[in-house]
Amino acid sequence: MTNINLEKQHAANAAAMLIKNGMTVGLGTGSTVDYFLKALAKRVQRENLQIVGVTTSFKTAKSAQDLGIKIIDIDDAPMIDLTIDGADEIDAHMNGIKGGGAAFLMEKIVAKNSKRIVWIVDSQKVHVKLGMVPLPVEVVPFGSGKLMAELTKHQLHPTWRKSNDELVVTDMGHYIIDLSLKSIDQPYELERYLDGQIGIVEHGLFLDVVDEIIIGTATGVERLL
Ligand code: ABF
Repeated sequence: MTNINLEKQHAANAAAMLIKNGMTVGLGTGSTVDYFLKALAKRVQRENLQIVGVTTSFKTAKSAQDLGIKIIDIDDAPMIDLTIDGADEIDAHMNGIKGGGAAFLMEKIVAKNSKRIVWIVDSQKVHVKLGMVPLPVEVVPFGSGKLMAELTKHQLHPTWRKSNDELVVTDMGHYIIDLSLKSIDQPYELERYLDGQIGIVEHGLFLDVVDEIIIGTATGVERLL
């Protein structure tokens, strides 16, 4: 197992120990969360843990069901007790960029409806400033070309997210535009600008959202609270 995957596994195992009987658990998306789902499924089986999951992507929904984790629709959950999710990048202020997995709209909705949010990351995700990874925005197809032109004019270096030369379509039926910013000096100002653009459904800036970050290391975990 590579060092990075070992770090992901350490973070995921630590997060799985946070789950208590009777919880409604937000299940994030990404490869680190995949390790968490496996660790959680083991606890469900071994301890007959009675929990239900609310998922953040069709991919996670399928993984959870394949692992025997009961899932319910977010609108059938009174409140989500604890959400475990990944991130593409975090900074020292515990802000993050999410969305490499194209699930950030559902992730943000689940996060908004969670009492507590914990991210699980490997050490490569920790950067001094946000922006080294692309910042994704989810856009409505209608008029997205006009939006692309606006983002270009605003010098945000936008590119369509494609797979095999086809535009990626999210679980919610939208396109993704990635902004290559290298470094984001004013994340709150950028958040206000993006939130004001008609046609942008959501963006991958998660500012002042998370309660705890578990960073996997080669020998265990470090926690940011
Ligand atoms: C998810 O976590 C996505 O927003 C993000 O892309 C992913 C990180 O994935 P991984 O754990 O595979 O590095 O929330």
